[in-house]
Amino acid sequence: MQGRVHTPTWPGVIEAYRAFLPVTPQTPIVTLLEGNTPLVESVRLGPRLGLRLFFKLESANPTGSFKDRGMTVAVSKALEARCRAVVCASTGNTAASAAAYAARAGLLCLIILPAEGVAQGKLVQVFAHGARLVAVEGGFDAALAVTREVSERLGLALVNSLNPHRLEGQKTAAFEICDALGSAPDLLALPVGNAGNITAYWRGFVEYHAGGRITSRPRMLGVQAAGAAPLVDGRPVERPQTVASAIRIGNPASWQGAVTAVRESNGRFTKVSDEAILAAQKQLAAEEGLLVEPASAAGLAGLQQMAAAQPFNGETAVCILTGHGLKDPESLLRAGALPAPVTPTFDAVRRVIEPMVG
Ligand code: AN7
Repeated sequence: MQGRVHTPTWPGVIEAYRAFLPVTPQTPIVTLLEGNTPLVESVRLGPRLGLRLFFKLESANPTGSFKDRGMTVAVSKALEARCRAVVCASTGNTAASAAAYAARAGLLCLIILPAEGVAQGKLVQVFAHGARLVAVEGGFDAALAVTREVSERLGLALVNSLNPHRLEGQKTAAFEICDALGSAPDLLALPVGNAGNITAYWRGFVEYHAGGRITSRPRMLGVQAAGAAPLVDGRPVERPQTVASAIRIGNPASWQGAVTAVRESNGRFTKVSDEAILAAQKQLAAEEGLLVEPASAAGLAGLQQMAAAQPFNGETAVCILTGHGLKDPESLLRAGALPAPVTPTFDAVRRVIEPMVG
């Protein structure tokens, strides 16, 4: 009997959901076979909240974040339009994804980053994929403003989520959730920064509902960090601050899309403290086996906050884990350091182990 042969059949999000996406037979498809990410049921944290909770592991995408879903479409369309280069501003993950997909396409990639606060792992990705980098003073909002101008005046393809093709690709995550569960969840929780993703998810659920593939739509829970919560506060934040650097954004580009998603879904925005974000990040790692960057723990922190105010009652919820923990090792280093080495003998190791295993 032969071992089971693994035949990879997943074709990437464009081929998987072609009918829903703005591509034609002429579009050259640039893909790293993104999407088809695991939907993992929570074993501890969800039951504790009174939820049937699933985690959507967007960290399992080729560059370690959900951005790849939109980037496959945006870069394919840029290639189709014969653009000579792509450009984006980023808190890090968009940059990492743009750099990888541009490398795949053979396109030049220009990244404009806020000088402070981009996590190390994301910078490493940008360098490795050979993108050209400009650092600008200030935060993400200023970087995005100048990037828009650069894109318009120099005729480069903007691959931030202002590019409509990005959101089209990102909505495929909502399709995957419905396909996996066989229906829509009751609740969808996710971190909100520039607000493209919540806009894209809602579009996905609306389209699947209109097409008769699901009979209900989830309430959307958009979670922001307390120091960067313009959608909760109802006005832009001048100097956003949070440990969750991915969502350190004071004036989201997709503001209106996010507000519509929350209103039409009967959902809500909420803000959570950095302490709550880091606690949720730690719980995901230690109690579920899931390592995420701080921003990606915000969705869980939001659900925990809601449960503390009013217990859930067995609803099905999906929490989007948007980016991998290895992207931001600094945020995790407080969890421990390498202990002093001992002689590699049984007795020496046993002396160290005994207090650990009790
Ligand atoms: C891990 O990379 O904005 O609300 O420039 O990296 O759609 O912006 C990243 C955002 C959540 C928020 N989680 O999504 C960028 C950038 C992670 C992220 C968000 C981001 P949006």
